[in-house]
Amino acid sequence: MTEQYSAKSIKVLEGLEAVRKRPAMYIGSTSKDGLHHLVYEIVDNAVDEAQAGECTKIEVSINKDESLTVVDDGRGIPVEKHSSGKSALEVVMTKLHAGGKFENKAYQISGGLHGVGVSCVNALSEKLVVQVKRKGKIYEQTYLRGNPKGKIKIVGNTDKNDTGTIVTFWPDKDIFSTLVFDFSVISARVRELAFLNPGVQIVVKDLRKSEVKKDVFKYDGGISEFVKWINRSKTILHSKPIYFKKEINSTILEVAIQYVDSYKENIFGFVNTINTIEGGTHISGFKTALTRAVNDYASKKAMLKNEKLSGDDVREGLTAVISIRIKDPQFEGQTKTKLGNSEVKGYVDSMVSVALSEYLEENPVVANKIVSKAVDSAKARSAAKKARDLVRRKNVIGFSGMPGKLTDCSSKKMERTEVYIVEGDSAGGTAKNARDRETQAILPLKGKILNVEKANPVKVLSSEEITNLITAIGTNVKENFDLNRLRYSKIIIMTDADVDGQHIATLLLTFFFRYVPELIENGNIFVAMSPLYRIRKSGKDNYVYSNEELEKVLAKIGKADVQRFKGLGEMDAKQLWDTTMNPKTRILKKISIDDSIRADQVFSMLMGEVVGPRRKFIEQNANIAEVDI
Ligand code: 28G
Repeated sequence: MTEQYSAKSIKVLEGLEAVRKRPAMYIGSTSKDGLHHLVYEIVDNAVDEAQAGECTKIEVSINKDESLTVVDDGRGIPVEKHSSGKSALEVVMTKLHAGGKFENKAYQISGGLHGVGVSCVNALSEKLVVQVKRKGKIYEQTYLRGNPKGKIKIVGNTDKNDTGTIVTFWPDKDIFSTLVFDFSVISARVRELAFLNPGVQIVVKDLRKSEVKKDVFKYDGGISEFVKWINRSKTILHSKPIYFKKEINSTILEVAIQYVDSYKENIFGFVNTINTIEGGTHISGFKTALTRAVNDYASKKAMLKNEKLSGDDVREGLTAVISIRIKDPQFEGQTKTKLGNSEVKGYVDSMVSVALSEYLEENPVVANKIVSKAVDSAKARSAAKKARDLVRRKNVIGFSGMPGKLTDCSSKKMERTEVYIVEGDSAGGTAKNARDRETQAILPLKGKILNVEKANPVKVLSSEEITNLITAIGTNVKENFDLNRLRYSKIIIMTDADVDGQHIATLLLTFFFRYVPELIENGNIFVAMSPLYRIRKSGKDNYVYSNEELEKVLAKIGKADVQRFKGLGEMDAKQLWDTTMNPKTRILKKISIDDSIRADQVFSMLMGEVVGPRRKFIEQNANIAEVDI
């Protein structure tokens, strides 16, 4: 008996040792993403308790010391000893995939991206404290790098009806390359969870600064409300999202759909509340069914002239959330966010076919709008393709086909070269003089480019400024995109540090995001930070990039001569080189897409039709560089 017990505990130890040895295998990485993965694992556990109908409120707090606390008001993890000699609490905390071993498996339907459980968080935390409120008592146990520091202790009394679990953890500095939690990243994920678990209130708090940040999420409308929220700054075609819920062979499917007056599709898939960024069989099943249902309806009502609507036509302007719950999800792909279960495609296809055909028959007004939009899209698509092919032909011409406005660099080694996209001819002229002519090319733009969020794609691709940009970059766009033809490894947006400059930068980023998102994903797009002030003291110049920095420097060096730069045009070539172009001293902000829902929101909000939220956003984020897109 004793031997068996100790053998078992050794095994547990081995389990968690493996997590510490190869953390990336369990949580994806040991950088920022991995760190945040810890949070999701704990929150997912609380969400499981909510899905069991036992918990209504979850609170996530980033604490002053960069520890993180999750509180739920569920039943509290059982602390009583098993026949095995261990409490459920200790098993949950120290056994890999805890929960999987228990019989009632349907209960554990959620689970993190990799479904690794709380024990992984425990293993990767310098310290973890868990408190359980159960049966009128408050229990507590502390762990150090996954090992219990002592037994479960009773640390207080509470009301019999006051139950729940509280976990606080300090991520291990020996494991992670960063220990700093990002409030907006956590908040975005928690918002998703709140939409996917209607009725559960989830609060996120950032207690690190004296001004506490707090978001409260509770959505009784579930994924219908999710779709409305995604579309909140867009012009919608029908006010009430199409919603249905179905089940085949214990695959539970929920779909919410709402069309908007725009050109792109926005499909978000979730499997057991995990965001399947890379798609998978549930998404392909949905797409197949949608295309067929709309075509069937349109031909039945004689709305088509022989031709068929393509999937792209039917999905233009579509916002959809597809949430499924299945027993044994198989996640594939680079980031393990692609659903692989082959049976799911057929299940989803037949459920969506039935539900959607029914909906279209019963709602002819909305159905007609959807079909008309798809028919328009089919027409526009063939026109846009002609325009794109035109751009491509221009490109094929090669060196002589470069826009006259481009001042190219002499090196042809893509890895070393960069192109500065500069606002206006005058700043362009200064940049030309300032640059390192071997590696830096300059492309001046005339004022503001078209807002691609609003303009028709045909117009976008025939505008001179945009054609110049595409030709200079070399990759072409959309389905003609080819990363191998990229002509510069860094594409750097350089605009004035004022509202106009920020607007131009946003227009450019919107263009990149919609037409060549691969370049953002590949890390080729940058914004150059230009200085706001020059501080001159005893003949020496110092440049600063924000008001806070100005105050800091002045506090340090005392009185000095301060010049505010109104624009890049006020600088001479040497100043521009020193502050914004010299690779040794400049500050570049790399643009990335952390969260596609959020990035899409930011762009739609900044660039779309509805003005209210845009103004508010710009007021709150005066500096585009602060926007983590
Ligand atoms: C605050 C941070 C994260 C949790 C519970 C509640 C129970 C539980 C958790 O049980 C072992 C498996 C199934 C019984 C279950 C309590 C049943 C009765 C629970 C959390 C034993 C795990 N009473 N709340 N685990 N079960 N919250 N929040 O982790 O058979 S984990």
